[in-house]
Amino acid sequence: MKRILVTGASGQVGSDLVVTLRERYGSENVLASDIREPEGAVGRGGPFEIVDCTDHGVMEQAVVRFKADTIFHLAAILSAVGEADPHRAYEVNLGGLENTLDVARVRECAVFIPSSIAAFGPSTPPDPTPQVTIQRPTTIYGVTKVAGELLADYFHLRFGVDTRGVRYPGLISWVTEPGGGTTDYAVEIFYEAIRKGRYTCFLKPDAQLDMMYMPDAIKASIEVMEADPVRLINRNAFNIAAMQFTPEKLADAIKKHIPDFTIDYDVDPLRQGIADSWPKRLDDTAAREEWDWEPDYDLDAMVEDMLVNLRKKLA
Ligand code: NAD
Ligand code: AKB
Repeated sequence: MKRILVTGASGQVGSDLVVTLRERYGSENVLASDIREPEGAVGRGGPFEIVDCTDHGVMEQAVVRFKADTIFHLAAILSAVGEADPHRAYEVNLGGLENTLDVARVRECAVFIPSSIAAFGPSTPPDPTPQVTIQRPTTIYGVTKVAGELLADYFHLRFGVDTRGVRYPGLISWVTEPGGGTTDYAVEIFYEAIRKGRYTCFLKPDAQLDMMYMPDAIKASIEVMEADPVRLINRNAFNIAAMQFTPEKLADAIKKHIPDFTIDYDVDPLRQGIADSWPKRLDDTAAREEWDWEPDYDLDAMVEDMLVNLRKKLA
């Protein structure tokens, strides 16, 4: 990786990933792009361009102009927003990905493609969810994630494109707020805990999901792209895992730092239904064996770091 294009760079993952990529490969070698302007460090610390991934020509021009050899393709519509506009979710998540892969084929780029716990559904074994198992998701977001995994495999097998990816769990971070997913509660709760000392959760107290702190997600994304290809059997869509919790368990962990914090529940049937269909815990053995994946943050370490950084940000 010498010249990197990041799509969807203004979002929750991009705003952390771009900063780390710039530190590692040099600011001038990382072009951040999105259809909306970034906030904070992504806009200030290096080049940024408006690039709509659903436009093949625009994507190709960006890759050619920047002489990119690697694309981190983050542009997407997440689960809850996707249910409000399935057509748009399909166009961005699959149309945008197909454009990206096709440009990568012609311009000889490697591509990082994030999948999600959303690529699984109610008939998947939920605890633990194996690397290779039933994938019959019931959201449009999940449908695009499964198809995206297959498309990434296809472009590798058929055209030799160096496609790689992980299935992110729900991600928790403090730099940029999440973009409309089912796991967003696990970020909102921190903002409300600091600002108001209470939070009304849209999932049930016992809704367990697989979750990860953003520094681990960024580490995994870079490590899988730098992994020795000879060792990669799965290549795309590696399960990765770090922690599993319910809203109740997360609230208890926050209470250790903010003893008066309270949580109550006003369950949203749409997002609860989505959460019920997703894995409670991913089996990440393949990632551990094929590229030595290992997370740094458990629940308590994540909560402590989130509160320290978010308090500074909100001060
Ligand atoms: P996000 O919603 O925060 O950011 C996505 C970005 O894509 C936004 O900034 C949006 O403006 C941009 N975008 C939308 N349409 C576009 C288009 N046509 N062209 C270019 N950019 C466009 O999402 P995120 O959380 O940063 O997710 C990044 C990737 O990680 C996605 O593929 C997502 O499915 C995956 N993922 C995220 C999580 C999570 O918890 N955040 C979990 C699993 C997987
Ligand atoms: C969402 O909730 O939609 C995302 C995801 C787990 O993919 N955070």
